[in-house]
Amino acid sequence: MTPAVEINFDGLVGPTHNYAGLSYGNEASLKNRASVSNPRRAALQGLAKMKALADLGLPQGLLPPHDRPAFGFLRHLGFSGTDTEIAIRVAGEFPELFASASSASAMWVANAGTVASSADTLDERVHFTPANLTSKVHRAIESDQTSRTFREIFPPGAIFAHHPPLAGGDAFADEGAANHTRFCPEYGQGGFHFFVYGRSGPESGDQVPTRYPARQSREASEAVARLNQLEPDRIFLARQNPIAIDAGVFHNDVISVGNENVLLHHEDAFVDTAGVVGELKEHYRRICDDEMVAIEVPSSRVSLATAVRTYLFNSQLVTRPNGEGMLLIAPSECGEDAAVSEFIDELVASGPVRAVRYFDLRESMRNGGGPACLRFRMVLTDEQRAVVSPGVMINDATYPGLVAWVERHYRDHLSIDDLADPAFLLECRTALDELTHLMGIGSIYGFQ
Ligand code: SUG
Repeated sequence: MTPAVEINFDGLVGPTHNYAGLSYGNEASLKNRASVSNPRRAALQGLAKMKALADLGLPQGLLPPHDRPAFGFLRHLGFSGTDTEIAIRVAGEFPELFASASSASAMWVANAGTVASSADTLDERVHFTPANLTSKVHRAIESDQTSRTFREIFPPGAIFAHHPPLAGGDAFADEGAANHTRFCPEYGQGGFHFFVYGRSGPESGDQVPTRYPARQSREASEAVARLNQLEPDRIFLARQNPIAIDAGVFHNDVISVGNENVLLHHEDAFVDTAGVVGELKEHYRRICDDEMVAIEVPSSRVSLATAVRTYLFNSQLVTRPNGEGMLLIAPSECGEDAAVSEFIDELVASGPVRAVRYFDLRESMRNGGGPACLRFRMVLTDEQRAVVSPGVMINDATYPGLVAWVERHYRDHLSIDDLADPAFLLECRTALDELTHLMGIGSIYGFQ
């Protein structure tokens, strides 16, 4: 086994962060529609979480925001003229479309794609499949830039292999790592992959949610596993509980989280949760020759509604270095809820999760994005890490420059009506152009 570490790459919140109510099925997004956002605070909250993890000795990287509004997308839909002319016309005549083109949703990089570690793939390379995110317009337009960013930061070749996002539209709707968990005894050892989907083809006869859409398809999960060169015996697929989806669980990472050999999940997370957990344990024993620890949170302790409101399961579960054990990185909403904080206290007292830290990520949370939504995790060996550009890592050298950059360029007040302001468009591009220099990466944006 080659030793390896988990690295969290967090999505940096973009300057257009706003509340447009674009995600039907995501209760926070709907509830906060048309509220005024604070992109500066949002970006600083995200950066503060990244720095706190880095300070704990956990390697932490960042993925840059996308260029928004997405004028290429709007031109593709037949709008023409200068960018400013397009912005004014589309914002006036098609406000919903302009909001979609302007969303900073790429910050939720748990949906950027699915990665497979070299310890698990047939050719021993790290494989990436960017998510097509076809379920929502504002997210479907992310995959091109995501592919470019991945290729820039993780150069294709002997170490990193990149696949295109899945074709096939709705039948192959893929939401990335938010519906994927890798279990392993130690990061560098061979692992076992758990894929969770919300729906399958009509012939499956599965019960579907009646209120909200199921975003991830089983066919997409299977294709991602194939592309990422994971052999069938290394994967296990389970279906999200349609009742949970109807309660606002639009991704699996809103109702379960795993790390190494631990799974923390809600009683109603899956169809036949007890059966799924039993099978997971069996597969894990067979592949990893180790015992899995599944911690179930019963509805009587934390209802589905409370889980969705507090985002308990959207916590990150990380392994601290030097044998300090696992830490739960939870949103502050969890600490403020009596039932949830009581559960967390008991969890921490009984192990194997040994500590909790709460983070204020309210700006992102109000769009349904908690700690785990903001991170894309990868397992890399030292040799693989050495290829990654150092400017994308968060540490004492890079953090102050990023904070100063946000403070220089981001507004502290943004409403939907501000999005088409010509001065704002220029501000956003100036900021992103400077960011690529700051991060020491190449020109990843179309305008550069
Ligand atoms: O896709 N919200 C995102 C939140 C993504 C959370 N990711 C994970 N659970 N991994 C979504 O629903 C809201 C944007 C708005 O309404 O303005 C939004 O896109």
